[in-house]
Amino acid sequence: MRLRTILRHRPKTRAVNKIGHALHDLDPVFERFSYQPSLAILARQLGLADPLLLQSMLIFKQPGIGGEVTWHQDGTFLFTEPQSVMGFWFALEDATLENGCLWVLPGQHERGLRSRFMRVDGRLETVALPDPPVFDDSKAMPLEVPAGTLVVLHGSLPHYSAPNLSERSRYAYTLHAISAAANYPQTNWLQRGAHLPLRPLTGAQT
Ligand SMILES: O=C(O)CCC(=O)C(=O)O
Repeated sequence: MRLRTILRHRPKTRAVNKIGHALHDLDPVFERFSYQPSLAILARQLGLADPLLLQSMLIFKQPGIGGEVTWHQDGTFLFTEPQSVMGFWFALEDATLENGCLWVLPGQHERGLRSRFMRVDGRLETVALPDPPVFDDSKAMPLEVPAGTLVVLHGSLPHYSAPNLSERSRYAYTLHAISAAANYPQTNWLQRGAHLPLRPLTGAQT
């Protein structure tokens, strides 16, 4: 009820939570930014030699109503065999403890992936993987960063962000790349139709 009242008096630009998931292939401004050569070089230096740009999102964390993003691993949602997803998280504004910066569990990506979010009998379900790792969130570390910072997230790194109860927004742009050589199952929730094939992050300016 309170949320509904707040939203009624709020401009739409301050109410939207997220825009996704193919800005990088559908909008020329995001396309130019996302396929920039320096990102291809960085991905390669970090071990992703043949990146395909799978997903993009604008995440708004609006003042006062920006919701929590619960602990998760990107590989749960963007599952590949072998695990290959790499997240590029760009701070479009300062991210602080007050406005809901990212939190991570340093080193705990080495424990592997806990679950898969997937299609089962026409429904989306979170399915536990064999021997799911246990995470120690008492080791959580906040990533307070100024606008313009790029945070690179390993696909198995648990991360989270708190609600934004402050008066300042916390806008971010994220991109997720996977290896062209890895298998991307048809049971993953995010699927591209033939009209919009995945494109490589080659380093050539689009
Ligand atoms: O920006 C956030 O709060 C969460 C982002 C995230 O989980 C991601 O980019 O994988």
